[in-house]
Amino acid sequence: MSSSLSRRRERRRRYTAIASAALALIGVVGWQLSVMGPEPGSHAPMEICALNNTTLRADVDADGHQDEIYDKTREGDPLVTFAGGDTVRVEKARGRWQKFRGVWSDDMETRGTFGDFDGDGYIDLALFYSQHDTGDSPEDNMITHEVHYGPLATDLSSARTGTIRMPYGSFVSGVRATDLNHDGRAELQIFQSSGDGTERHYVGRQDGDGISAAVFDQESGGYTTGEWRRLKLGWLDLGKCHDAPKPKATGR
Ligand SMILES: [Ca+2]
Ligand SMILES: [Ca+2]
Ligand SMILES: [Ca+2]
Repeated sequence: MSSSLSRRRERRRRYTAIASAALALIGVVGWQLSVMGPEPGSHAPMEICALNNTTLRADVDADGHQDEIYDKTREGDPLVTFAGGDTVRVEKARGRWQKFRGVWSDDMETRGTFGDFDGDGYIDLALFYSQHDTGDSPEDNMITHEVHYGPLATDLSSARTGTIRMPYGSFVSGVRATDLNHDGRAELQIFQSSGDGTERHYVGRQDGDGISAAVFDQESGGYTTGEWRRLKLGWLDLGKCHDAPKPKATGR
């Protein structure tokens, strides 16, 4: 009697130990998956080219298949469509802590654009998350100003990030990427509130382990809000795809 009781106890102990070990394993694997997130591929860099002013083609996640980046308004709110059909907007690229901090502020907006800023052949993402002006006064609340260097994962995270050094923390209303000097390294065109309904134009260039921004033209005095949207500056500057549709004849 007592021996069968002790056998039952022993069996129960063993089952409890196995169940605990299994639960611990599930916990560790789940934690690993939640911490690691998606990983980029390791394919060599592919061509980066523009189909038109609003569509850039590049292998964002380095899986050997080209993806498309579409920025309808050309203000810095692009949508990435991966070769497999999955899509992601740049606002997803903000880290958890940045999203958490933004919860406490009103009128926060994300702006981002893609270009190869460090010239290594992989497309990079420049990302801003800042607060709208209060009336005419600029808020000094810029939670995110960073560059994610490619290859990027499918959630637009990356193993290597750098700071975009900005003189002010006011609202960034638009960003675009160009390569005005055709040196293979993209410049970041930034339009930032300077208060009283005006915006300053800054140009960011790769500098050490990040990007440094400087006023584009000290004499210009900037733009009234939104005036910069008419500028032609943009992705076509990074090179046109060989199969890009020809612009329609406009006639004379
Ligand atoms: Ca791809
Ligand atoms: Ca790059
Ligand atoms: Ca350049």
